[in-house]
Amino acid sequence: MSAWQLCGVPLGGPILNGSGTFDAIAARRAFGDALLEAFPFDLFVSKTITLEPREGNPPPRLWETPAGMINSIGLPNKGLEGFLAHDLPRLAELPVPLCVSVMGFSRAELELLVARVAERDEVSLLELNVSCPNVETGLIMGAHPGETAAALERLRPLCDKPLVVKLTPNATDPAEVALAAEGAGADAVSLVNTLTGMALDPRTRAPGLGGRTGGLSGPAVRAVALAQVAGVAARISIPVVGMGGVSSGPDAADLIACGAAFVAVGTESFRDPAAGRRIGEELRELGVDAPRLSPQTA
Ligand code: RRO
Repeated sequence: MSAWQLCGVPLGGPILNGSGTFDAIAARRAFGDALLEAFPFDLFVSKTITLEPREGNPPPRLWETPAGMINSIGLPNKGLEGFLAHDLPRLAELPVPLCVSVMGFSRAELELLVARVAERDEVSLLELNVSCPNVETGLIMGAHPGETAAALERLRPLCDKPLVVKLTPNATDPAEVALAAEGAGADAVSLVNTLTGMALDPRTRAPGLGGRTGGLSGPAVRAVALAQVAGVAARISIPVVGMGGVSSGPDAADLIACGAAFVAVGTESFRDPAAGRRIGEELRELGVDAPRLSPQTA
């Protein structure tokens, strides 16, 4: 039995990737089977998928900023059917359990996504990315405790696999949203998603990103992540996956000290695709290797 378990799913260690920050299918093309022999993460989280295929935002989609990066990717993906047919079989070849991240623009869309993804044996957990507007209410699902709870209450009966709610930092009180998620049946939360930001093109003083605004990540957000992880972990009893600007073992240890049971690496993987593995090793060297069992299995 593995020492590390996220909601009952045994893992080889505590390091995940942040959704959308590591393209495992492209990495396999680039590195071949060497990727599988030294896979950088203990659990792989897919890029968020939607019901319908999406092109994503116009370029530029990435902007370097002091100590960070702003992305305005806009959820390009093959849609549910394309993902199930083409990407899922390849992701199932990875040597670690798989978490599929989904986003719906209405509760009905989310229901369909969760039901279809959860029935696949290749999938161990589901992540609900709630950083999007509910087109029926106009509210960002993850910015309002009531919206988050209403979505989860409809999803919970459809899925017997663990549901991880990816919290947005762009909420008045993420801990209230986390509490609502826990009350409505979430098995874990992960945070932080990116902080809304903007970069101006110095030549034109117009927004540099094709999508105008984007999500700030990297070391620039680490202090925010520490505060939010500590605030959320103090209020809930389900496991917290912490992320935000982690680029070293000590950064990961800080998030764990703030209450995270697991740590995700995001922006650092753009600079160094093997960062997850290095950070896991640095964490072990720091002695942070005690098993942290989720309450359901402890
Ligand atoms: O695709 C994106 O632009 C994106 C998503 Br879905 C997200 O959850 N967070 C982010 O920074 N970018």
